[in-house]
Amino acid sequence: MSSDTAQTPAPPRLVQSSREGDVLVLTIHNPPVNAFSPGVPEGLKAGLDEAESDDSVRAVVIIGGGRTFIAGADIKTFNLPREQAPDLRGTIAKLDGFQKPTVAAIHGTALGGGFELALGCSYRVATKDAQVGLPEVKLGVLPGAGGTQRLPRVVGVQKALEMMLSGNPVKASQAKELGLIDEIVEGDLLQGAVAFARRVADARPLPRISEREVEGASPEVFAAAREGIRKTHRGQLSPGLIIDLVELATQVPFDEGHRIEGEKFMEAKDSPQSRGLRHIFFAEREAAKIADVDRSTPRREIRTVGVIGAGTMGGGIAMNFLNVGVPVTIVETSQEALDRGLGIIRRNYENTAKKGRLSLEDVEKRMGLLTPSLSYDDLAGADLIIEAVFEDMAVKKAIFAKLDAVAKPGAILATNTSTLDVNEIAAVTGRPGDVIGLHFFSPANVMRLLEIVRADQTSPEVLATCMDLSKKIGKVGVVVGVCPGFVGNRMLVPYRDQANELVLRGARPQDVDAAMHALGMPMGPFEMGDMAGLDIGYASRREAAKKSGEPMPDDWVDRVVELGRKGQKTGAGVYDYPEGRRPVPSPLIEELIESYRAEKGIERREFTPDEAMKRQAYALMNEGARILEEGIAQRASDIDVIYVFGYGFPAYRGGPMQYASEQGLKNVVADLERYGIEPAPLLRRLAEEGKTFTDYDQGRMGR
Ligand code: 3H9
Repeated sequence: MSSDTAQTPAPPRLVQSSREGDVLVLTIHNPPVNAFSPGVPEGLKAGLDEAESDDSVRAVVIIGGGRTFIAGADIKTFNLPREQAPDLRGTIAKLDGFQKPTVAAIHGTALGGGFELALGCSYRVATKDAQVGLPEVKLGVLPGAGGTQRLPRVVGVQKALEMMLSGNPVKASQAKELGLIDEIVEGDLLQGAVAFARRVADARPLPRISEREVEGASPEVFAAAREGIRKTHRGQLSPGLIIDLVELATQVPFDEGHRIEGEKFMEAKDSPQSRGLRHIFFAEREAAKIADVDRSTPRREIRTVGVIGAGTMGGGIAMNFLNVGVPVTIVETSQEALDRGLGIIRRNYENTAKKGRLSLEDVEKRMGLLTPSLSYDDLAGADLIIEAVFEDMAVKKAIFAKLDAVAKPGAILATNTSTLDVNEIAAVTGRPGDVIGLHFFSPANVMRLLEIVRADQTSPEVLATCMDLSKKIGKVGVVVGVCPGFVGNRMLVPYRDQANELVLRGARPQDVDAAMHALGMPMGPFEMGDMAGLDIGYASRREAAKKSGEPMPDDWVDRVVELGRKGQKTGAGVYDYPEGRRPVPSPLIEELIESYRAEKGIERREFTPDEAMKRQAYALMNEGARILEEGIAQRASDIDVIYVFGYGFPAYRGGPMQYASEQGLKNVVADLERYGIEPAPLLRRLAEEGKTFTDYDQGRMGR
């Protein structure tokens, strides 16, 4: 053998075939999650051919090597031309027509195409901690390998719709009750599956889900499902297709339903919505990787946490740790503030218990992990201390100086500031390497985003520990650099300016908000302002003006605040709130805007909803491009993750950067120029090169 051939790596064998006596075992080895990548169908089909032609094989077991069964189609192959895509449907068709019993042996998760493959087998067995489900809707597609036709044939229409529209998996025990799993295996899965296969080796006719009838069809069930998705999946394509296909399963033979399912899958897969959701799926996982922090960086152990401030933010932050069993000491300046804070935390837990999502025993367990204190000395043993007091640099500096004195060596000192300079805060300590920003979003026990603010001297160890911790407490951590507002809040500034500008030039606030609803945002900029309190922005602009010595720039929204209309909390802001939180356009504000325009000599013009939407969405993205170029965000996709998980940007648009890429950056630049907005230099460059933000990310990551 020449040295050349010796060095050529053998093509990986993704499916291994082995014998357990009269049972042929096909093991899929495609780490990390055994996705259905090219090579897997070929391996499975070859294994089935082997079983078919060998009379000594009485049954086949299909099992996943490593940590899981098959987690679905390989999402990375969705961009491949149709003819190169792995043939999952053909593999399942072969299983469905197979003349010897086939048994799927499930551990970990059987998801999407993985579960569809299992449903194509004659039988399914699983470990007791396994989970099965069809999460395709979360990727903007539908189960495209028989799932929409087979699942209702097992669990009935109602349950099938529930599973496929939520995308949530069910545990093995529930799957057994539903008839999706034939047996739960105690002990070794492979041995259990082989024993099961032997028991059913002579069963004839073989059970085939495709031959069953669909139960539970009624026009009301479908009507209710269609009504339901208008709220849960507003503006999305694939949930409606899923309902149509389940209805079809009740009307036409399996083969016909299966054929149409294949076509609809392609339609959904090629939609911008699915591209957006797939983008976010990978972006979320990518965000956990910190470019210059090695995976092997040592982590610090976080066994106890201290929180300073028992207000809304501090309380919410503390709950994150209590929820995962980490004891928290919470410090306040007065007994009254402490009692109030603890009372709110308890009430939050009790409300969750009332909804049946937490037992009363768990409420007590969590409260039992919380130690109230009036003294910083009680933070001496904490591994992580998070300051969550109001935004005042002098106060924060004083706190960090105190922490420097009491915290044990190696403790991580974090600030929850949403806008202040973390370097300046770190500088008052003798251990700036241990100082970091952990910017939680309100309500901190609910919102998934955590901006992890890396100051100049934050150590890699501290960063890596906080990134791991974010996952432990169920957050999506994104590393950002120091600048006013970091990534998320900084991008809001030009966004709000654009919204104000639209109104100034002629749009009504409700039209500006409606444009963002059409994009899929739950709230428009004025609704958001009213909810957060208009006085907050007003105060910070006044503060900035005072510092710079310049007069505060004139703005019509500030005049709203000066009327005492600070938003929902005062019952009026840009909108009136006659009944709770529902905004109602205000004639008074319309007059205010009209007279402001007259005062400034501005002539009113019309804006189409499309222009109003693009002006605002592009204002976000344009600032994002600046942030990216400055290195404040590691990747464009990180910015998308921040906006999807922290600001309600619709995941099916992929975030503001992906949304712009999807429009074509050349078109975006042309639009911005038409609107009189200066495109960010990076945006202009990418547009000239015919690239997208994903190209930019891939170029920087050297992929
Ligand atoms: C489908 O099946 C369509 C069919 O109906 C029809 C076809 C015709 N593909 O999440 P993790 C990667 S649609 C490619 O950190 P965990 C992931 O990017 C599919 N890659 O681990 C990450 O890579 P990296 C339906 C995938 O333990 C690594 O694996 N299926 C896929 O926290 C580890 O992932 C789904 O939607 C994939 N399918 O969670 C399941 N899945 O290390 C999607 C994962 O480079 N997957 N990767 O960053 C999941 O929900 C979770 O990954 C899982 C594991 C629960 C499996």
